[in-house]
Amino acid sequence: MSKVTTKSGFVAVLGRPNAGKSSLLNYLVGEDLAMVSSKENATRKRMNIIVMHKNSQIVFVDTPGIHESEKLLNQFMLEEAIKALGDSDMAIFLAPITDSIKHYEKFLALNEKNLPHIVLLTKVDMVSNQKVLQKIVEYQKYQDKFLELVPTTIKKGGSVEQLLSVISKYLPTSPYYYDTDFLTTSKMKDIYKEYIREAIFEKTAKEIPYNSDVVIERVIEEDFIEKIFAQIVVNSNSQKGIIIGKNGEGLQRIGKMARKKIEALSGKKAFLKLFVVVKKGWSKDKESLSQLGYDF
Ligand SMILES: Nc1nc2c(ncn2[C@@H]2O[C@H](COP(=O)(O)OP(=O)(O)OP(=O)(O)O)[C@@H](O)[C@H]2O)c(=O)[nH]1
Ligand SMILES: [Mg+2]
Repeated sequence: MSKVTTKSGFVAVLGRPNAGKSSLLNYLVGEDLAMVSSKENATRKRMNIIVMHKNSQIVFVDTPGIHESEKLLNQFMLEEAIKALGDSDMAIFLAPITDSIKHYEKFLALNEKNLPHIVLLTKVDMVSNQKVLQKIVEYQKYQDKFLELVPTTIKKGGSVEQLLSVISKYLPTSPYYYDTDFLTTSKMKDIYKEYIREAIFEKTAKEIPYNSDVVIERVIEEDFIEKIFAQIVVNSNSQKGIIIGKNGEGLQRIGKMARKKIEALSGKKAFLKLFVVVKKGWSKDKESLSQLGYDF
């Protein structure tokens, strides 16, 4: 009896904040699992997103954007990216087409152990083909550093098939790590947390997204309804006021957006109760960060 050879491995997904890492993974898995935002530094923690392709199981590791900051939360975020690089079989580096090559050079400096990687030139829908070609030429000076250089977009029908084929080529031969119908190793409550954070990023302005976080207190799963009780943690009373908004309308807008996404994922009705809690300096000390799930 002939045995089918399978391939499987962990693929760290790296790039500067807002490069399109989480969007790409949602696009490849065909579900909105990872939080996406037009505002940068949306992703704060690693998240595994699993995609099957022929005889390969690709375990993508979404990471926070590579950036420098004095803030403790942001240092945790950079550590997450570095850990993913250390724990994976290979990496893909996302370079938005309009970016300077300097971001890639920073990544090369971070990639001390020369983890094999593919460079994806993302968001190519934003520029002409000529600009894409110019960028490809610019990257040739590092052609001994990367496995392949692939232009891509999640708009205008970028090819999922082509991208997954290129990545699968370099995966190690290995039994699958997870059941073939798993899309992520995250718990539902962690995905719900990200949905609420995403709604905060979308519905509030200026400093609020960066001064807030979410704790899922309780999820009650019933046959036809998910009941979720969550805290939105902020740094000050004034931020609490802004989140709640006039007559509670701000909080309602956040709740409505998050609820829709919870319903789409769970296939059930959702009841979402949000409370806003002030916890001064939550992003500045290790203990508070740990309580929010950011363990150094
Ligand atoms: N035009 C265009 N926009 C894109 C593409 N991919 C992602 N975006 C947009 O880029 C923005 C950032 O996307 P994210 O997926 O949140 O980026 P990220 O790299 O995960 O960002 P962080 O989590 O902050 O590090 C969003 O507004 C996306 O809609 C693309 O192929 N083309
Ligand atoms: Mg992200």
